[in-house]
Amino acid sequence: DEVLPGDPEVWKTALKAEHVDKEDTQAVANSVVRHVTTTLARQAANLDDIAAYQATALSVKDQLLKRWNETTTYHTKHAPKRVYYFSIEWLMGRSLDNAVLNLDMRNTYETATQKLGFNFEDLLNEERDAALGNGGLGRLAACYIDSMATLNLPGWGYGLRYSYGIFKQLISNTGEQLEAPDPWLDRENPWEIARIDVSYPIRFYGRVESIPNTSRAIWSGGTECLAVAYDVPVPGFATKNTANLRLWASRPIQGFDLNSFNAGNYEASVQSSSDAENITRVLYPNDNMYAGKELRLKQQYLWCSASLQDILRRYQKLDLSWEQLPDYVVIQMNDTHPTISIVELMRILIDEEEVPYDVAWKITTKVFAYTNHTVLPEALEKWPLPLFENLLPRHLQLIYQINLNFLNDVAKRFPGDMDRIRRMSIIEEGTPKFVRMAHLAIVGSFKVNGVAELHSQLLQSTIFRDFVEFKGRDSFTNVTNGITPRRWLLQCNPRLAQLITDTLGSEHWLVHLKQIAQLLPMADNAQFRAAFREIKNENKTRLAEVLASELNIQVDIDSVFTCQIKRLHEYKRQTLNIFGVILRYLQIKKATPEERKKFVKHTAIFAGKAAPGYYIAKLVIRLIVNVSKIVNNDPDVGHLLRVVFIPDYSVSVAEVLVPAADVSVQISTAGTEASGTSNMKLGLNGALLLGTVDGANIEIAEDVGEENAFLFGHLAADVDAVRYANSYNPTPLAERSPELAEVFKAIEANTFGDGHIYEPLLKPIYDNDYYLVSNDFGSYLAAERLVDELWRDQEEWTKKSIRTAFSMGDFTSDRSIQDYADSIWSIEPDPVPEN
Ligand code: B1N
Repeated sequence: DEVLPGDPEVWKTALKAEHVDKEDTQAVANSVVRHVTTTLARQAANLDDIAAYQATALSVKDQLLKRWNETTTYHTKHAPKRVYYFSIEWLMGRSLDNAVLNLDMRNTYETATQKLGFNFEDLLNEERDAALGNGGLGRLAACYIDSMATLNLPGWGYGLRYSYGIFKQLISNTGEQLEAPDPWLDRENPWEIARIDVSYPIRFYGRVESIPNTSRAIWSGGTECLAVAYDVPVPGFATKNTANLRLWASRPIQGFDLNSFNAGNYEASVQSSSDAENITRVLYPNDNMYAGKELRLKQQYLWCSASLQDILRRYQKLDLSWEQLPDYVVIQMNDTHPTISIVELMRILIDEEEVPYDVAWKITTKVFAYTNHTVLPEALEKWPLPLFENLLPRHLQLIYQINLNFLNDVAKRFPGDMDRIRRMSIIEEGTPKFVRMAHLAIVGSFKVNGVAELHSQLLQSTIFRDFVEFKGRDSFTNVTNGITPRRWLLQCNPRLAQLITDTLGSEHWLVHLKQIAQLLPMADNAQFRAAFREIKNENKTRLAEVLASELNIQVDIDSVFTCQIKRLHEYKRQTLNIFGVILRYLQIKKATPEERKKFVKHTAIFAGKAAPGYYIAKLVIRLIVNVSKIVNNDPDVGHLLRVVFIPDYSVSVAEVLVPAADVSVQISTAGTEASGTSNMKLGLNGALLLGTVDGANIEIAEDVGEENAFLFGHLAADVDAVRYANSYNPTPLAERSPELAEVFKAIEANTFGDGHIYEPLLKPIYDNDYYLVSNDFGSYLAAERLVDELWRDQEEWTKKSIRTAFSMGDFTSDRSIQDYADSIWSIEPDPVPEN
């Protein structure tokens, strides 16, 4: 019923000719070849894997775009309430395999490319990861948009199109992390569409003139640039619904400054244009660490302002009043990084749309919701006020007004409680003053959530306690994180997925993950256990081959593969793991040949990046690498122990590691890891949890049964007291942990190269041990002994592994997104009709 321009018959025939049947191998081959010869202008005769991958990807994108168009057209007409997920990081990884699986065209593409002379697996490996994120927070956004599309929820993602994603990690001969740029767009990105027609002006700096007798002001001067949209279609699984991820790139408003050019100053004339391009040049490589750089605030503002202008332009086409905006738009803020959008919406409504201040505030506070991802003080964003005022002068004025009204309300509720007002203020007093973004986010949102039960409780009882008392319990909630089972099981572990599908008799579990619980009784079926173990061993073999060919390390697939794969951070305690490995090494060295036969074989696998400026985290990498060099080459050790540090961890590396793990190492100091999501990926693929009572580990252990997991360590409630004792009355290390003292002695005796290098790592543990490494080491070793004991009984191990995998039904991002939709967003599925 669309009105077509020109001859509708010609249009209809042309549109029909574009249709490709899911099973039509020849039609798929035609479409790939068309891209080879036209888009890429290549000859069939000398086609390499790179070009064949690109043509295949472009052909798949054609399919996605048709669905994307249908979804967009349908939603434009139907105008449902939509959710906009604002995330400064999107760690999407590769797209080709995921797209053909979601389109249900994997076989067709595999066969078609094979008939064209290519191996589909090889083509998949040509793709570069879209690595526009650091770790869990960015990957969570990627899992969430996959679930939004799959659940047919009307939703878009908004983010930044960094020219350079997270750095490539190289490891030097001495074990040091080196960083190289990630020029992921060098080969062109077949998964995006540049929307040069969708762009918005963005202002920085300048001056503000108040308009007398109004709350309005005119913000002018300063510099301007453009935000240009790039769209990435995100297909849902087994649905036509296709979400959109809109990423902004900064561009100069004019190519160059004509005044300088005419004055004969060529360099100055292009300077402002390169300044503009620099804004979205690179992703900040910090995870759980706030840096406070002006360029980062520019990134945040460009992204938020462009996204809001885009959303409001769409809304204005509906021709409704501003008061109705919250019935059509909800914005979920992924951490505080997009908090400036609260103020930007106020500015647009007040200054540009002439909405009265109080009305604007009422509207704004019904649109935004805020997810907190960390309680670590060093990660909380607070901008130095002078920097903020210089870059965004009008926004600071509005923040003052918001703060004044807010503190007035607090004073009314708690008369005379000046300390409370100081604690809750959006502005932190001092020299300089700071703008506290978390406070602004809470004040401007109708709902605040944490990302696991313990984390949400801690938020409410510690850093946000005053706000709970003021706004009421109902403004705070929990939504436990989740992961998409499409990428993290179907795609990365196809044989286990097939076993599940065959045993259940359908593929429904992929969108109703709870159903895998029906397979729990299979833990007691010896034949099923054999099949399950066979798959794990095949995945371990695949990993072993990669380790042999890429790192020249031989591992024994009969050893326990323990995996700690995540960003390097002191609170995540990779230290505990590597110190445990060192102790094991020392014990092997001391043992007689007869005693050595009793050791359980271990392969300790580490992967992860350290922030380039995080000295201690980099030192931990250095220790791991240098330990691996000694251990892996010591003839006394034989097959008993291997230590592997896999460089340049990424989503696609995780897709190989996760299915091969026997043990999921999740050992953060209790109360520090907000949720964790690698615990979910590893658990779903059958790795047993070796973890502290922290983050989502708690809910995982509850669901899989504590008897099927290895929990250890101090509890969150006790951490403060132990910390206090460690720093105010430190006992000698040997008293806190004799085993750890032995390990430190070995490091200091140059067992793994010059021991002095590691002094900055060891000394804080001797002195005040903020992260309780020494206090938890004993119970960590006890948990490892239980791991070893269980490994000796492979049937029992497999039972627990099966129980773990099939108890993970709650940790799908489909469940998380359903929670958000029901309890925060109030939005409904609105599937595109299947014609
Ligand atoms: O977010 C993940 C959680 O599973 C992890 O436990 C949590 O550590 C992680 C500033 C962060 N929290 N905070 C960040 C990332 C980048 C940045 O610039 C903070 N990442 C987390 C998903 O909920």
